[in-house]
Amino acid sequence: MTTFSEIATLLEGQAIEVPSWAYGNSGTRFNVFGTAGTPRTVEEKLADAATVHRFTGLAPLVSLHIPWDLVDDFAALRRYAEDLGVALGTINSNTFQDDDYRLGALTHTDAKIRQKAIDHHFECIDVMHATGSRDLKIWLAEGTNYPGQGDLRGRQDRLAESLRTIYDRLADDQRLVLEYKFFEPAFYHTDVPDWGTSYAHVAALGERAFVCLDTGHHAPGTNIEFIVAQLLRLGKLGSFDFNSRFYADDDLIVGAADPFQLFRILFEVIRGGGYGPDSQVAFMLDQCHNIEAKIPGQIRSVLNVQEMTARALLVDSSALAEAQESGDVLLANEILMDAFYTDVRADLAAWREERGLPANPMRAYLESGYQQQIEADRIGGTQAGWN
Ligand code: PSV
Ligand code: MN
Repeated sequence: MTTFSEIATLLEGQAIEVPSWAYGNSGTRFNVFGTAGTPRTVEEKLADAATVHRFTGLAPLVSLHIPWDLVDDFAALRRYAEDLGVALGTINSNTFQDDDYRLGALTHTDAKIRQKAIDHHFECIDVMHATGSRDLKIWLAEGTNYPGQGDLRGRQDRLAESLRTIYDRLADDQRLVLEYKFFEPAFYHTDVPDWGTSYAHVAALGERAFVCLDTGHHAPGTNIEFIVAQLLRLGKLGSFDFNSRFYADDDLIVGAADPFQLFRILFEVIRGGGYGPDSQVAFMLDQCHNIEAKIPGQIRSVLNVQEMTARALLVDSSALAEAQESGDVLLANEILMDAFYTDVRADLAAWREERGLPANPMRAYLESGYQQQIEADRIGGTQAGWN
């Protein structure tokens, strides 16, 4: 069995990207709840994100959503973030909140609407130049509700053409990541429903196009770690949107619903070379806090990712390979489960203290007074949310 001290340095480079929208209000289609202390501005979201990083050492990047996070001067926002100790990360486009996109955006039959959606992505690329972001992440709310409503094949062709135009606009050091989701908001068919469709598009685009895997975007029972293994094998896993689901796209704290699944995913990430300094995989969170406090919610998520990474690193890979090759089914399974069942919490607490971080970031945050401070300070104005 691998020991914690053998993996301690491997945990050092872990960098998780937190979503700006996690700090704003969110909810369900039934209600969005306001909470005291919610940021009113992008700067306040960044301050909260930087707080998560300060207490955990795990979240040095913040992902932005456009237009939710539009500001006049992104170069100034970049400096503002850097002064807080974080950097601006992935830029997410948004073609799901405009009436023009009711029947599609990049797939729309009307060339003017397609161009409008393409122009939005050009705007996102301009933002990336100012923020120094590497990745443009595209999730499309496109699909149809009824058989016969749209030409499935024609929509794919238009999508490929639109994506090509966007991809060609990227600079050499920028990447496109295409997220898939099996349903919602369209219910009959979705234009990018699965990893295979995303892969087909990004493979056609070129070397700087990758798949984004949102853990909440699969049918129940899907073996997500298999998808991870396959995409890494193909060199096309660009990023994760980590969150948890019980039923559909629940956007809950990652590792909350199924810690074992998170372990299995991270094991395949490590196995496939997706973890470490040479990795091309961005570890992002995509979660919304409906009822729980937002900053502790993010802290819990990044700690869950760290904890399951540590456990996955503990797998004795040479013993596992030997058991697999000799066909020892139960021993191979036991080796994997031994690592999963190892409680690394005390070791991680000591690891943090050695690195000048609080042993228990959650307690340290709750006792820091930051929450009380923002609740007292952030009075008036309009709280941030999905708009
Ligand atoms: C869509 O459900 C999604 O996962 C995409 O990543 C969006 O940009 C994001 O959620 C918004 O939370
Ligand atoms: Mn997502």
